[in-house]
Amino acid sequence: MPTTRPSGRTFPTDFLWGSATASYQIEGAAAKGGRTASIWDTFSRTPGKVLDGDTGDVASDHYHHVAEDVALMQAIGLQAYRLSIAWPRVQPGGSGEFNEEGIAFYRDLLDRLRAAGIAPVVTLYHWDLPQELEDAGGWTNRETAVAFGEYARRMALELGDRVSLWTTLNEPWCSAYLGYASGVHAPGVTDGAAALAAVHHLNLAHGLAARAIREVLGEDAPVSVTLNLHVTRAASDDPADVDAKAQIDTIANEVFLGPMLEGAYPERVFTDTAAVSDWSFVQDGDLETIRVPLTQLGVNYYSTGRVRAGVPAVGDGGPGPDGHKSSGHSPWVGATEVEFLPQPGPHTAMGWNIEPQGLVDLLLELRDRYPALPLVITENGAAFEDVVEDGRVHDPERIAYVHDHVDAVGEAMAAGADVRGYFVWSLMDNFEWAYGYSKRFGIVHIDYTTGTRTPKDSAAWYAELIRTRTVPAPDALAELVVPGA
Ligand code: GBH
Repeated sequence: MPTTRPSGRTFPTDFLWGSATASYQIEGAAAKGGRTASIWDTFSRTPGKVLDGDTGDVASDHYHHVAEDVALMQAIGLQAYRLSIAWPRVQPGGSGEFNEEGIAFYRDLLDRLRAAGIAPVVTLYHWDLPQELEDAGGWTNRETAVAFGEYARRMALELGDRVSLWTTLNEPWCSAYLGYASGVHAPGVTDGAAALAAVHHLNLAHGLAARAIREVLGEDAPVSVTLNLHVTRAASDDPADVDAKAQIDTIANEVFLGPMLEGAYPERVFTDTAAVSDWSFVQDGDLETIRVPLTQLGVNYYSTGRVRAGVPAVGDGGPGPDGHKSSGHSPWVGATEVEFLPQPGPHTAMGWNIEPQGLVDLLLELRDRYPALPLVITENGAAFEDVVEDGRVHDPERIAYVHDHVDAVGEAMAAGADVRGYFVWSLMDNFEWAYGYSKRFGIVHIDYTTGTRTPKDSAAWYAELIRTRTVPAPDALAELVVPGA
């Protein structure tokens, strides 16, 4: 797949270039240092849930490669690194006692990053909920949101001086709808009402955590949330198709943007989901708690969707267990008259369509709606079938994907979108949730047998982008010099 956009666009000197990972996807050491099980440990150990029975027990073994991984980041020239804290590593039961050894792991990692001149962006929740909290109802239980606020408070106290930007949640859409409606993510529940309760309690968790961080670190402490806002196209301008798109926008995007940034749920969500839930879990005062002025809004973007009025194919919109496209349950709660259509190609190895214009459209919409809110691309990247050859990994398709999407970010900025940084997903190959190790998103290749790290061509290309602040030609690869190697 060749590039579709020109090279050569230049970015401002204060634009931040980074890369992202998540704890369960890279750390491994699942039973080390006092860590207890998360919902993903339980889920991945349940036969049939993850392709080939893969688990995060070892993952990319980052826990035992911290020094080497930070050296690789330095070699690439990363200015920022987005990581997540495994809640069950720092607070095994999800409430009560904290675990010093787990906190020390992250303190050491943050110190190494800062010593290397790399700004740490820390996500508090990237899907690894302590199993003990799930046993009490997980995100369907309001108490989980309260516990999350306390966990956030303690992390701010312990690590606050070392973190450049806090992110409360990563993609609450996935936690709520893939976790509790389609069930293709942990905890694997398939109940629309449970998913809507999870939506609200995740919103509440965000508000409580953001407030706790600011109580500890001050009113101007940098706080964000990362959303995977869905860019959905209507198949035609027939009002029924346009309404199908509006339903998806409401259930996927507005249920988070509304409360977090505007102080209310969209009225339409109550009517669209009336057959599923009465939303009685929303209590007085919750909406005041959830709305917090954000320092930045994190945007994860991969692809687009297309809908028309019609009969839904169950399972639309998410990975199914064991490599099947569908779990038989839809994540689109309440959208009973919306049909998802296949998007024209090209596609990545995930089957997701490649459409950089979707990112331009999304950023311009956010610019119009929240002109004073700075944005940051907290994830963008692609899985492809990488070829390892003589110790080198040539991944021209990944280079083309990142090349075109970075240019798209630049186009949106030229049109007035206030974007402050870009984080490529992912720094290294890792556990791709329901797909296990079958899908590789890294700019650094991981040999899962030996733990060997090999920067791919895309890492050398990304290094050239960071060095020049200008989108390089796809074949322009910097020389990577790994400190201490
Ligand atoms: C992110 O999820 C995660 O934050 C990260 O942990 C993960 O590894 C990475 O992306 C890659 O998956 O399913 O065909 O309808 C992204 C999840 C991807 C879910 C796009 C919705 C829509 C395409 N989203 N997907 S489809």
